[in-house]
Amino acid sequence: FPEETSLDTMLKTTKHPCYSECAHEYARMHIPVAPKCNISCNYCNRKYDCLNESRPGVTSEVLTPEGAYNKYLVVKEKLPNLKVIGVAGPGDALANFEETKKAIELIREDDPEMTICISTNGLMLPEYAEELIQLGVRHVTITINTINPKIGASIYKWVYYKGKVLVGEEGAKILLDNQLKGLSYLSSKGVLCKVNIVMIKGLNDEYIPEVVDKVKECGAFMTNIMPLIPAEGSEFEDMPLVSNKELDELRDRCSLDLKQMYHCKQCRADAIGQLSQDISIEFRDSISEDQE
Ligand code: CLF
Ligand code: SF4
Repeated sequence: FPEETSLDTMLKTTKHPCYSECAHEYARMHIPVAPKCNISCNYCNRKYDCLNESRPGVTSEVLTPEGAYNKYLVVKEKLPNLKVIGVAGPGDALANFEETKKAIELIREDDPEMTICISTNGLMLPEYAEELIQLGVRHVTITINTINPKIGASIYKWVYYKGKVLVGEEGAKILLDNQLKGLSYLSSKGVLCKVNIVMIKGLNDEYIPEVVDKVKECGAFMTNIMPLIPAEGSEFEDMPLVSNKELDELRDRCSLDLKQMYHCKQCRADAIGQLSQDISIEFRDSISEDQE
């Protein structure tokens, strides 16, 4: 753990099923309050959830903060092992900051002990990192696929930042700078940052060890190298698949430098339950429409 991490955060981490493999008996609930996104990844198909966390092929419902809170009350009642509430899309948690913030406030008011986790592409982290800390967030996932703007220009079609659409290396550079800035800041304040890296064969795969080195230097707690799942209708639809063997070999190599995640399930933005068994379907329509 980084020096600045509090004892309370360390204890919570031992019950966070993504951060600690042995915490598999605990449940997490994603609240889908963040539909918009502020960048365009070439592997994304907007019909699906944010592919920085999820697999394609499924689309989540979107809830208002109040709707998400009401659903949380229902889920909490049924799942005594619920330990983590995460905002993981279906777009970007920070591109919908007001909604994300409101939902977190409501849940923390009900249960100040609940672990709150968010996942983001990192573009808006310099803006919101401090506020996230004030909100009690101590677990943040940032997707950092490259540290090289040239490669970034092939992964990101555009970046929408402070009222401007930026393309090519210019857009990628702002995104990558903000990701690392946000990561360094959060880590220096004791927040446990997990970095997701989408492994894209022939594009960033060879350079992933460099990314791991760099994010380690910036204070990352662990990395989660995930295979690209080419989403139908996305720019990367025809990209080659990564085999489990290739994926695990890369993870093993990087594990010499930094803790690696091997058990990611590439969950949907409204996943509920233990990582091994998403039971979100049981809670679909668990709140009446006027509460959404
Ligand atoms: Fe959700 Fe992500 Fe928090 Fe976990 S998921 S926001 S860190 S509570 Fe976990 Fe799912 Fe993999 Fe994400 S298994 S996709 S790593
Ligand atoms: Fe899609 Fe997520 Fe990338 Fe946004 S950050 S474009 S939602 S994959």
